[in-house]
Amino acid sequence: MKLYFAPSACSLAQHIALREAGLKFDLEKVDLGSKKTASGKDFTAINPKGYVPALELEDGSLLTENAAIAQYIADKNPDARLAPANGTIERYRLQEWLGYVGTEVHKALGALFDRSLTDAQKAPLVERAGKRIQFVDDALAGKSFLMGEQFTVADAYLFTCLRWTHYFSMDLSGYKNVSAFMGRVGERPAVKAALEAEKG
Ligand SMILES: N[C@@H](CCC(=O)N[C@@H](CS)C(=O)NCC(=O)O)C(=O)O
Repeated sequence: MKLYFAPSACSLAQHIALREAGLKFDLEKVDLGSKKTASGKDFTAINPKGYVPALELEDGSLLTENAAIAQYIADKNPDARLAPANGTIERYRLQEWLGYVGTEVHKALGALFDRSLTDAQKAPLVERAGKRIQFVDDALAGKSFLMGEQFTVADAYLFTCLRWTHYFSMDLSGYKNVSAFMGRVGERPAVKAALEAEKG
């Protein structure tokens, strides 16, 4: 398998998931500006969507979209317990979180990377992102991770998106449960290894 990634982008979530799952994989960095891969290939010829993450599977086919890749990785090694078993209500709860992180947290924070926005235009987006984070903070009360005490691929995705807040000087310290979650996830060996590997 090969993960196409950009440093600290949402692909970090799937990079973490691959390491948490203990799977063998290669990494190839993508320059999202030029759409060139590290080996000089045209990324849009590999993934016409033009964005990361994209996971090249063993048969050479390509899987895209965070929610799909996350579950594919989790199902490759059920012993790592990165997702509840298919068909259970807990699996739908995981999908509920993947949906929330993808369409609410990722999109709310991702919009702030738009350099054409003025501070005045950003203000309502920051406010909206704050509401999405508040919901997560409430949901994390009394729990270590989104699904309870078991780390899942949804946590890897949430951690990845919430890391972006420091680019926008958004202070997470007021969100006590979220702050504790960020510290807890950031200490995981697989997370540290993924962050280190993306620096290179
Ligand atoms: N719908 C996609 C969105 C992925 C996405 O937003 N990727 C960003 C990085 S976090 C990207 O590659 N943006 C570059 C671009 O759209 O040109 C998913 O959920 O996987």
